[in-house]
Amino acid sequence: MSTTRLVIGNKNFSSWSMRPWLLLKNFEIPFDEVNVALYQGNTAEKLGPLSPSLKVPALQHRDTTVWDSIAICEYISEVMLDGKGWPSSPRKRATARSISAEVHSEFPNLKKEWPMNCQASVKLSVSEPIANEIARIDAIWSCCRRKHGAGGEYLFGRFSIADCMYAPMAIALKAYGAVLSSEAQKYADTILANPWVQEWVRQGRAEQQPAVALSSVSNM
Ligand SMILES: N[C@@H](CCC(=O)N[C@@H](CS)C(=O)NCC(=O)O)C(=O)O
Repeated sequence: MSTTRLVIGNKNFSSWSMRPWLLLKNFEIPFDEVNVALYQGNTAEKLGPLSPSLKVPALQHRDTTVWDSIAICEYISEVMLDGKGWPSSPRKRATARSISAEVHSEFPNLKKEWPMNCQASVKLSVSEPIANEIARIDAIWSCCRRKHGAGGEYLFGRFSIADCMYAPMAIALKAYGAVLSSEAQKYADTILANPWVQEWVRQGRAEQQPAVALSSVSNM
């Protein structure tokens, strides 16, 4: 048994679970995966001993429990990666942290109306609020690639926590037919081709739909 356990939800739609999972996988950190089916009658009971917030993801490492995706990514970077989860330059790191925090606090319309669903493939109409949020993501991806992307194909060159934060959004934007600038589309193609993103999507597609309408699950 590994000293590291990541508690996650359904791969089909638990975008917050996907983020630290991608970080651990891309940096080849061994861990045990604990899968808890969300939105079931017994979900809270199962999560009780595993996650103080009764949400996923949660990380257990030796005698430490960390919850909330960004806190987990920070912990992994600090304790297991000697800080390499973030770019090494302070300027790039500041931007990487800002755009990662933005995923947490912003994009309410995309989170509600265009949630990650690995099994979805349908062209959705684009309301003005959705268009504005897609434009913001497009600007973030394009700007990071142009200003900070030297030395690799990810947002800050080599793979970082910022890529983990945006991967579920790339899946959703593709599933629902968003049109991006060529620069942003190039980055979307890169993150979607990441072998661990592909593996997560493959497993998400293979899952049974839970007994709740996915339209009621707004998360991204
Ligand atoms: N801010 C949290 C969000 C966690 C979250 O909302 N997780 C969802 C699944 S993606 C969840 O556990 N939902 C169960 C519930 O709300 O009962 C994070 O970043 O980890």
